[in-house]
Amino acid sequence: MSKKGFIFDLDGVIVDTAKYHFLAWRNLANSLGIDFTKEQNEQLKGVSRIKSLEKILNWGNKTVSESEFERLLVEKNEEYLSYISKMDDSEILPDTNKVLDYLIENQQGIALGSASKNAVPILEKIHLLQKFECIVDGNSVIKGKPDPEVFLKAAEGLKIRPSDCIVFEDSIAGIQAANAANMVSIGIGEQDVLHEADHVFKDFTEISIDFLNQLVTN
Ligand code: B16
Ligand code: MG
Repeated sequence: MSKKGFIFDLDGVIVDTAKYHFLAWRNLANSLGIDFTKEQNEQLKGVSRIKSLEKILNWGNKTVSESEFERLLVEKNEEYLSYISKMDDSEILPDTNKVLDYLIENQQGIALGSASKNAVPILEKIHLLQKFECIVDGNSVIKGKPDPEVFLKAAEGLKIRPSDCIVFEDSIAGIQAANAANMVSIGIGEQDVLHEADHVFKDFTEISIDFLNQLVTN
């Protein structure tokens, strides 16, 4: 069996941390007199912390000084971390371990490709860190998704050609990044949102071992 590279996004693929980002961003936005809806939170999926704050301030027509901007980033992250600190294995999305364990048993390369700067502590909390051969996160990239940098770095870390890599992603920007990296893109979510992906599944429970086997052998 050949060795392929399987690159996993974190938020929305392995765990649903979007609900914690939502709570922390909403509190921060409200404290500035800005409304923040679930629909707006959707638009922050896969988007870096800095870009997310820029968007929120923009939606609220607000400008702040550079030092205030930095302070707001810290405040949001502190609240987010308070939610993360309570996470455990029960938050791993269904059948994630089925997919990871099949790939490990078949000696495939496994990497994380996330925009989050908190990816390592989250993987530690849910006891999945050991399953990843390579971690590329918000601390290791300059350009965020849809730029392919995060996934190209993961391929490099796995020592596998980009065209032999498969990406699991829940955000439009992430699917575009995977396509730009010349990788197979697998959307996790809704078909009408992720229509640019090569394949779309609602979640890992819809991905069969047969399908994984085809990805490995094709
Ligand atoms: P942090 P992913 C992304 O994770 C989230 O989808 C996005 O909402 C968040 O703003 C970004 O990480 C940065 O997160 O504040 O922890 O650095 O989907 O790329 O795994
Ligand atoms: Mg995501």
